[in-house]
Amino acid sequence: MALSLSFFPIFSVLLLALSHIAGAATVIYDFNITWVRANPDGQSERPTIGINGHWPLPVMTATINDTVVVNVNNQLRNQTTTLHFHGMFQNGTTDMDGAAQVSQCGIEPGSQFTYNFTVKQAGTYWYHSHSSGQYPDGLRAPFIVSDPDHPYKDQFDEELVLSVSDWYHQEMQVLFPKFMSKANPTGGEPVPQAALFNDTQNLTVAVRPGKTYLFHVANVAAFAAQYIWFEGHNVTIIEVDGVYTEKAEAEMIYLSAGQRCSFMVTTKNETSTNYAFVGSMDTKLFDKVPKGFNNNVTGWLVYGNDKALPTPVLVNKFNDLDDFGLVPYDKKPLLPEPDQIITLDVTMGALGDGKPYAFFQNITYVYQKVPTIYTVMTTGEDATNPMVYGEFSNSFVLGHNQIIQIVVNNHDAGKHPFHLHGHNFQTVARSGEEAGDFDSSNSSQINYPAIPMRRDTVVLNRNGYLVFRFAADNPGVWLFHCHIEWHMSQGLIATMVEAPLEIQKSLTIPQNHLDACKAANVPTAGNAAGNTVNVLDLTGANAPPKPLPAGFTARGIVALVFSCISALAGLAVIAWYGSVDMGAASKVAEERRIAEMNQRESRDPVTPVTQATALVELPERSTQTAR
Ligand SMILES: *[C@@H]1O[C@H](CO)[C@@H](O)[C@H](O)[C@H]1NC(C)=O
Ligand SMILES: *[C@@H]1O[C@H](CO)[C@@H](O)[C@H](O)[C@H]1NC(C)=O
Ligand SMILES: *[C@@H]1O[C@H](CO)[C@@H](O)[C@H](O)[C@H]1NC(C)=O
Ligand SMILES: *[C@@H]1O[C@H](CO)[C@@H](O)[C@H](O)[C@H]1NC(C)=O
Ligand SMILES: *[C@@H]1O[C@H](CO)[C@@H](O)[C@H](O)[C@H]1NC(C)=O
Ligand SMILES: *[C@@H]1O[C@H](CO)[C@@H](O)[C@H](O)[C@H]1NC(C)=O
Ligand SMILES: *[C@@H]1O[C@H](CO)[C@@H](O)[C@H](O)[C@H]1NC(C)=O
Ligand SMILES: *[C@@H]1O[C@H](CO)[C@@H](O)[C@H](O)[C@H]1NC(C)=O
Ligand SMILES: *[C@@H]1O[C@H](CO)[C@@H](O)[C@H](O)[C@H]1NC(C)=O
Ligand SMILES: *[C@@H]1O[C@H](CO)[C@@H](O)[C@H](O)[C@H]1NC(C)=O
Ligand SMILES: *[C@@H]1O[C@H](CO)[C@@H](O)[C@H](O)[C@H]1NC(C)=O
Ligand SMILES: *[C@@H]1O[C@H](CO)[C@@H](O)[C@H](O)[C@H]1NC(C)=O
Ligand SMILES: [Cu+2]
Repeated sequence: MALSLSFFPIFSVLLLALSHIAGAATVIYDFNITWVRANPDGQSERPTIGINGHWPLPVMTATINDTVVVNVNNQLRNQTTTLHFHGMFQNGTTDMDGAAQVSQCGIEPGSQFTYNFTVKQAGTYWYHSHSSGQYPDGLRAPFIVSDPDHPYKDQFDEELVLSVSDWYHQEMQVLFPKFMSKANPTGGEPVPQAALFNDTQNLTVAVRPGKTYLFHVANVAAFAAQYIWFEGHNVTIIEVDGVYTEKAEAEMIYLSAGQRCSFMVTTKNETSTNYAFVGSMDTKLFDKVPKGFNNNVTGWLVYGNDKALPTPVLVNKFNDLDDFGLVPYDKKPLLPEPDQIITLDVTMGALGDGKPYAFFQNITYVYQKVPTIYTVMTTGEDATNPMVYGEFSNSFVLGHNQIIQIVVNNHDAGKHPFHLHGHNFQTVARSGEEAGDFDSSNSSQINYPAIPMRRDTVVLNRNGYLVFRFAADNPGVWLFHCHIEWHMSQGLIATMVEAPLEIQKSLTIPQNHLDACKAANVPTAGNAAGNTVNVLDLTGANAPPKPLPAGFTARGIVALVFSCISALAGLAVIAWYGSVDMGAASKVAEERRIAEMNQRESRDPVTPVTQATALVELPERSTQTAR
């Protein structure tokens, strides 16, 4: 049975069923973005970003080939916003991709902005803010596209949507300055307070015996991946990130932030027992697990209301299915040898301001003065020169219809879920942990799969590698980034400028988008620095802080900051998430101490932990940083 809108509680303001042209409809959403208060884990109510005064947010739905129009009215009053439709290729509509300062200007409070795109893909997607680390405050929810030609439509009886997420008790604007701080030079991420199923806990799902349910599951988290399993029931995976797969039975799945999956669950014939299902946040992602922390969330398949809701059994081994072995239903073969290879080595480390950054090829991403798409549109033939987008946009220009291979080598001891906008990719190689770098010079080292797994978000293992292939058949400006919101804020982003001259030929920027830029006072012409006369002159382009002096290390700062904070504040141990707000006087004192660090460093050399000294010297320190 195919998904129909009637499965979803129709959100009060969703206007539907408009012009039917050749079977395809226009689905219109009017979204006022508003502050509400919410308490999804029952522990702490907090300001949360809602839509039309409600949170949880509506699940967006459409049918393949529909046109989706989303009228966004930013009524937050104190934050800009955007919406990104994660996994949508936006083929021909790269200006609807929603990445702030890349494909549009941020929508200022009081401004209106219209997204308008055609949906040509079915499956499980989600939508979220793509502006200033904002979505963990609540602006994220599933987006399901149904397909009358679903290959397994005769094999399930009903469809259900289930989001999984992590949850913080504090707003990003509180957490972020503590994270991006001299007191946290190694970049320890805030640990969420709770895991959620469908933006709540203890979710009950009424099921009937002897039926098959298709679950559309989206991990809309800021940070945490989760293991997910249904006690007493295996799941049969049939789709990942909008790509139908051959059926794959699994006891458990692993879903990183940004990933989606749909699987079938067949219920028992007898109704004597209810069964727990569990989401368990991967604690390996956390530097430090707080005492008494509950990393799990439970829900129940309820066969009978009169039956008990059993406590889940603790498992000590996670038997999750390795997604690398999944086979796309369309059996699309391995793409040919690449025309262009892009190598991105991932490192983390502090810059000269003592704050923690993340790097691809020693470059930490910094938003530019002119959104990248507008630079494409206004630099003529020079749009094929990556320089015009600014060094710290980390731009790569892709030739139209070329085969692109992206090699990501992890020089960091954490897992990272990498996501590419505008495409899904063939995952042609993925190492385990501690495998070292991929050797691009020796293609015979790998037996590439004949039919590689495809999805749009893939997990890179610690100190391992990932190799992706895709065809550059979708002209547009597409970000490639880690989907851990903390790492994205630290600059773990590259920009793929795909076939810029084709974009110039086919794209017209709607007046409504230009108006949003005007309201935000953001220029819409010229190179990254806003220079419209000499687009190869990048003077004034945004840049990160200068690197640390050579030989200086993040651990050195930790030692120093800790000793100076404890001296000033009289504290022996400070975990950053518990750190107190220092008074203005101690801040000044701390600034002075930090300024003296170089000197101290030469007196007290410490062992290097993270490489952080690699950026080219900049003529002068810019006031603009990645955030
Ligand atoms: C879910 O149940 C657990 C255990 O009874 C409880 O601690 C928790 O507060 C509940 N969560 C919500 C949101 O009610
Ligand atoms: C959005 O806000 C405007 C202005 O307050 C209001 O007129 C409109 O009804 C709201 N729309 C929805 C869908 O709530
Ligand atoms: C969607 O449109 C494509 C052509 O663009 C067509 O081949 C396909 O059958 C359509 N699908 C549905 C369900 O209408
Ligand atoms: C914006 O408004 C919300 C809701 O009132 C509030 O919680 C938040 O602190 C305000 N400031 C910023 C910068 O978001
Ligand atoms: C959406 O785009 C289509 C195709 O460009 C256009 O015909 C339609 O008028 C647009 N709708 C809105 C509401 O902007
Ligand atoms: C999860 O929440 C969405 C949105 O409210 C709802 O449509 C869906 O049915 C819920 N899923 C389950 C399994 O209850
Ligand atoms: C689930 O699948 C595993 C093998 O993948 C199998 O050993 C097990 O018996 C299955 N469990 C159920 C309840 O079908
Ligand atoms: C449930 O009953 C159906 C029909 O009698 C049968 O085909 C199926 O195998 C049974 N399922 C289980 C899990 O026993
Ligand atoms: C969460 O669940 C996992 C898997 O069952 C278990 O190993 C872990 O101990 C649980 N955590 C807590 C805090 O109960
Ligand atoms: C390439 O890799 C293969 C397989 O690991 C190995 O046998 C071969 O010696 C390598 N060739 C070179 C030139 O490194
Ligand atoms: C985008 O559309 C073009 C032209 O229809 C098509 O050739 C290409 O495969 C599409 N690319 C993607 C990623 O959908
Ligand atoms: C990054 O910096 C390190 C240390 O200076 C250097 O060894 C490495 O070659 C640099 N990598 C790139 C891609 O520039
Ligand atoms: Cu990451």
